[in-house]
Amino acid sequence: MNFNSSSYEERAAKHPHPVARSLFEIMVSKKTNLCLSVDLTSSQEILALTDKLGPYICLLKTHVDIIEDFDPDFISKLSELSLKHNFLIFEDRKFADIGSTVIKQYGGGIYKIAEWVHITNCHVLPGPGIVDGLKSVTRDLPPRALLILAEMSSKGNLLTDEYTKTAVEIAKNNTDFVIGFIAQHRVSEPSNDKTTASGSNADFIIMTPGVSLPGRDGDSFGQQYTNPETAICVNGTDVLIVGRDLFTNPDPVSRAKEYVSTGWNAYLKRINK
Ligand code: 5IU
Repeated sequence: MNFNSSSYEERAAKHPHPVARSLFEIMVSKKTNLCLSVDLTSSQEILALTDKLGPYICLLKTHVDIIEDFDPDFISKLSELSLKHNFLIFEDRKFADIGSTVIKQYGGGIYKIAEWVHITNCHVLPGPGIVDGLKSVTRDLPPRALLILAEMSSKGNLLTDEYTKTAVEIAKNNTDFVIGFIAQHRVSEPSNDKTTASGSNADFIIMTPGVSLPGRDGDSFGQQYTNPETAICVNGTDVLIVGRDLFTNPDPVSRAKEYVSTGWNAYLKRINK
């Protein structure tokens, strides 16, 4: 139950969702399961760090609403970097409103998130209508995918086991759009040979924030960290999301390489290679 022993290649080959397939293919070709959470507030700094760490990541996680000098040109530059270095973009927007409101937040406003972001995420607190609303925005766009927040890393969070179970049920009913979870553990059964486009055998991707190499235990606002090896081999995650330990590091490239080798070796150990 706790982990998926299939390789990323095997999962890419049979995954019904094009965004999940691309992500697995990128992971395999670059041998990395690292996602950089680039929580910086200047677009120049974000672009510069992304260009530096691009070769080592499969996914870039953004918080576009913290950028102080946001300009639509930033989006074109970020999208160029995603092509140059071959990674996908994940806007960690954590939508949480009713369907009709998230439609405007995802498709419109200043950021027009759906136009340039491959993956975004949402809480399912409002019920399944939030997923229907977000999905409706993507109808005429290139393939887009959603992650559901099933668990959080922060101390005292209110996502109970019962809540997590319901989140998984909502995901299973929407596998044409939902490709996985933000979670601390593999919250759904791993898929088997009968992976399907819908239903209980869907191959959900688990992405985990609150990950750090030994040395960081948390922060003063409730963040809690798991180490990469435990996250992958014990808790069954697929993608490691790392923020401050990379973007505040004086040598982010060397640090990123450490995450890549630790994360990849843990993955090989999990699949027994
Ligand atoms: N993030 C978490 N925990 C969660 C969720 C999201 O830390 O449960 I959902 C985000 C917040 C931040 C990044 O953007 O992931 C982790 O950053 P650090 O590695 O700097 O703690």
